[in-house]
Amino acid sequence: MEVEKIIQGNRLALARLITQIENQEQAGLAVLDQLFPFTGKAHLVGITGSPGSGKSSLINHLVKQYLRSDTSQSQRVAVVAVDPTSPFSGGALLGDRVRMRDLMSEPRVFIRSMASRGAMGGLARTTGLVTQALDAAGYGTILIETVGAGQTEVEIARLAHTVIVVEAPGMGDDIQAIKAGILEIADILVVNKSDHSGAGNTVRALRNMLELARPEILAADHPSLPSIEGDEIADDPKMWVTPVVQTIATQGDGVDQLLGEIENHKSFLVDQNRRQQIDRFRLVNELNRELQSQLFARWKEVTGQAMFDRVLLALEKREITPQAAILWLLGNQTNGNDLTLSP
Ligand SMILES: Nc1nc2c(ncn2[C@@H]2O[C@H](COP(=O)(O)OP(=O)(O)OP(=O)(O)O)[C@@H](O)[C@H]2O)c(=O)[nH]1
Ligand SMILES: [Mg+2]
Repeated sequence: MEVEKIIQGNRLALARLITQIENQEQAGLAVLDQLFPFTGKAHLVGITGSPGSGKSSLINHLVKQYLRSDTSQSQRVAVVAVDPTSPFSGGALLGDRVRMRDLMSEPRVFIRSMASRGAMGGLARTTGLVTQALDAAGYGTILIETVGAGQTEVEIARLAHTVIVVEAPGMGDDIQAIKAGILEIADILVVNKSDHSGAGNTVRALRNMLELARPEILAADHPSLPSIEGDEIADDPKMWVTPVVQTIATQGDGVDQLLGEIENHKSFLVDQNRRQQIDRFRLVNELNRELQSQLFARWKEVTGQAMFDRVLLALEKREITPQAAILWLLGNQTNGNDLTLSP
């Protein structure tokens, strides 16, 4: 049975399942469904930032640090590297492989690159399902690498409990990109390549931006999380103050501090009951998305393309209003008018 194999840590079965998930194969999704009761334990860490800022190098050292810090040898770590759609991804992927090669043979580590072209129905959704498989397979920490600050990256970052944004000195225009949204999702900021001159300036720039943005960030902090009785946020909720960590990923410098901050954030989430909320937020999102897509598919089947085309034509000709069009399409038109419109 695939389900048992995966729970028992069979890597081949896990790799097979992930491929099936990427290809949206029914068999794989059925296995994943059976694995659901075994999920919800992993700590998901998103690592995002500009191309070449050093995310993969950092992850490489982070994983080693995780393994070193775990004396019981029970800790298992998974890495999911989500490729950009850019034509350069082939090269980036190769680079990642080379950098992570020494981890590939480590039985407590599972590394997987996800090609965006394989992900039908949304990269964020597929990535979410893949992390569920890893979670059920017993990987207690899952690191997810994504490039840039696009919508997909932000969505993938939202999957994570802890989000790390990696910057490098001399980013110039990138500061704008950070301002535009990445700052809100960062739980930890990393200034990598601190062996380069200008690292100090970057740290200062980020600290200033954090100072300026803090009130907004705090206000935007999960505004509408659904809550159930008995697990409200603590009476005196503490705010997380985003730390800025300097690293030199090629040498592993600063990586122990980074791991320390990840652990701090993890404890913060648990202490403040946030972890539960993030998980609920994620489940609600998933449920909404799935409901929408299935309801839409069902509705399309019932309504039929011909009806849709007729209403659209009438709308184009200004024979009906958008509101009336919706009523027609939902089958709620009650005023007796027949939509016998010219072809
Ligand atoms: N000097 C210096 N070079 C670094 C440092 N960290 C990474 N690099 C180099 O920067 C390049 C990019 O590093 P990666 O780890 O592949 O960066 P990345 O963010 O994963 O890149 P993409 O996945 O392609 O976006 C490599 O040549 C690394 O050796 C650092 O701290 N100092
Ligand atoms: Mg990389």
